[in-house]
Amino acid sequence: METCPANGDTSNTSVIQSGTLKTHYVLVILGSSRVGKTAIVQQFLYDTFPDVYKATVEEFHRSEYKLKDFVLTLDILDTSGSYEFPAMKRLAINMGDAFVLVYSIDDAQSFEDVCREREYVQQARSLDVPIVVVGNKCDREDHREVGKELTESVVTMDWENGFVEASAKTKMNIFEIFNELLAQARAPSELSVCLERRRQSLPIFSVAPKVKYDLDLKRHSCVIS
Ligand SMILES: Nc1nc2c(ncn2[C@@H]2O[C@H](COP(=O)(O)OP(=O)(O)OP(=O)(O)O)[C@@H](O)[C@H]2O)c(=O)[nH]1
Ligand SMILES: [Mg+2]
Repeated sequence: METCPANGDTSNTSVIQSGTLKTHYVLVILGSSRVGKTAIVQQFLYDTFPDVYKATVEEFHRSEYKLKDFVLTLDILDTSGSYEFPAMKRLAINMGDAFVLVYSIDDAQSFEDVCREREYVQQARSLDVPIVVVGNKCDREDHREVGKELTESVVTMDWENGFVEASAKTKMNIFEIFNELLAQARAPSELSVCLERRRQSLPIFSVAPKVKYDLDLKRHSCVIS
């Protein structure tokens, strides 16, 4: 088990004392097909990039982090971008604490889909549910169909959601997506230290297992001392 240095942040302790400690976060990844949802998750968790496309039905990834005073469980639900599984998507949205809405910068329609998904998430959950909108495939600048500045201002100023342009292929800003989302979801800052530390020491897990509701997984762990 990896050991993380304490960062001197005492905010967590006060959360524990006030009895409102949240130890389990579910992050749900939404967006249309082929925008790179699975690639983002694979890069974040396993430091791999799937070159060959394989449609996702639904994949569930669980990680556990031993922080200073408790174990924090982080679940990531990678959903299907196709419209064949509406019931699964509804269930995923109802389970989520925070949402990553992915479009591809080379596909204007995929941003329209994000607009719809966002409305749906807000209707199903609440207007202030944590959301980060991700413009993926920014390595494909030559094929860009969605402008960065305008989109960023719509997302951050009008919608008041997080915005990150990223590339699962080059790994650019992949960590930032999850860091921003966890900050919005008010996850303990110790977790961010853990994730950053693990990122710096990757690759630890060279094989990306297909995990389906394996509730006893301790794939990523970290101790804050
Ligand atoms: N150039 C480039 N290609 C990418 C990037 N991310 C994903 N891809 C490619 O885009 C294709 C689709 O990626 P996936 O991650 O499978 O897409 P998805 O959104 O999970 O698709 P569904 O599971 O069908 O919903 C694959 O061929 C990936 O290799 C990226 O950042 N840059
Ligand atoms: Mg997928």
